[in-house]
Amino acid sequence: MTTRDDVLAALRDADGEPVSGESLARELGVSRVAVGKHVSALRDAGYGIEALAGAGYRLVSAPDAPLPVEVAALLQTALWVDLRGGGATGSTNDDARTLARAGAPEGTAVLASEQTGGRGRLGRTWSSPPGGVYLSVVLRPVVAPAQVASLALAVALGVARGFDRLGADAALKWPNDVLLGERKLAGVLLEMGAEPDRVEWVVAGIGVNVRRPAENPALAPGGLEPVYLSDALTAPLLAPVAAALLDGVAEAYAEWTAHGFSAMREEYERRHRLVGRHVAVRDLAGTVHAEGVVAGVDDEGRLLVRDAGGDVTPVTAGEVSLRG
Ligand code: BT5
Repeated sequence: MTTRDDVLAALRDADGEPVSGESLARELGVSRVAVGKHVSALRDAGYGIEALAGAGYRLVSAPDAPLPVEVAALLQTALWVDLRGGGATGSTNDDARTLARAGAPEGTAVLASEQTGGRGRLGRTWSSPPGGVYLSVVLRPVVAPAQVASLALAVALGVARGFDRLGADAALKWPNDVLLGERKLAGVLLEMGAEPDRVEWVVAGIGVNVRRPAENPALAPGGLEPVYLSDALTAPLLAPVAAALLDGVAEAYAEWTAHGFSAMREEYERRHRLVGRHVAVRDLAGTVHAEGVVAGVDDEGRLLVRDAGGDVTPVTAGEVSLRG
């Protein structure tokens, strides 16, 4: 924590009551001039801080951004040991990947309210205008690389649970889309660094549409229409959204590491919009390698597609499109 964070924490702890500059200076071991500078910096960052003659400083409002101090104050889970960012960046996945490669511990998270280079899977773009929540977390599961496929599903489930915490009823589309109704509310992008038999790090990136931007994002062919959390909730704020997602993901990750995806499979199925639907699954080259009715997912998180003859194909990866 920086002194600026300490000043903010002291103002927040005062619960809307004024705190004198002198007592802040004494408590934090800095000069009153330094306190004044930190207050100005906080105002520049969007905090509303009144200066009351003879009484001191009073915190009246916080900016609507997923700032680390704001999010940390709302978290209910202990996994997140280091929160960073909060403003605009290129891609939080790039930032988190750099940190992971440099040895950042599990539980490091990078937050943003806007991305200029947001990425989807397979080189696609994730439209990331201001007014969304974009975050990436560093995980270090002690597993083989093949198991990371089901971690993507567990993270998507954690995101859906995060929306439950906010009062929005989210569904899932295999492998890792999070939906409101039939439209896409959030996407998950996992990247990893691994040796053949051991994962070194996983970066799980989550992009959430919170407020409707002026312009709709460009969709890939067959892409789901976007939907915004503000379509389901009144005036959602970014820090509580980020905290709810981080809590949901922490909980799901703990279950996945302790019991594996099989323990979460039923809940995934309950939320899964594809069950019973007729789909085609294409590989990277665009070739259909399974077509039929979705029977569910298995304990490894593979999509089970039953063809017209009744044979079931477990699908590990691919693009799913609805038929009929
Ligand atoms: C995803 O990819 O859904 C994963 C998105 C992950 C984004 C997060 S944000 C934080 C972190 N940092 C990053 O740079 N990325 C992660 P995919 O399944 O490939 O879906 C991408 C497709 O969704 C695009 O080709 C569009 O059709 C569509 N799309 C793009 N932006 C969208 C949006 N904001 N809302 C809904 N759909 C969108």
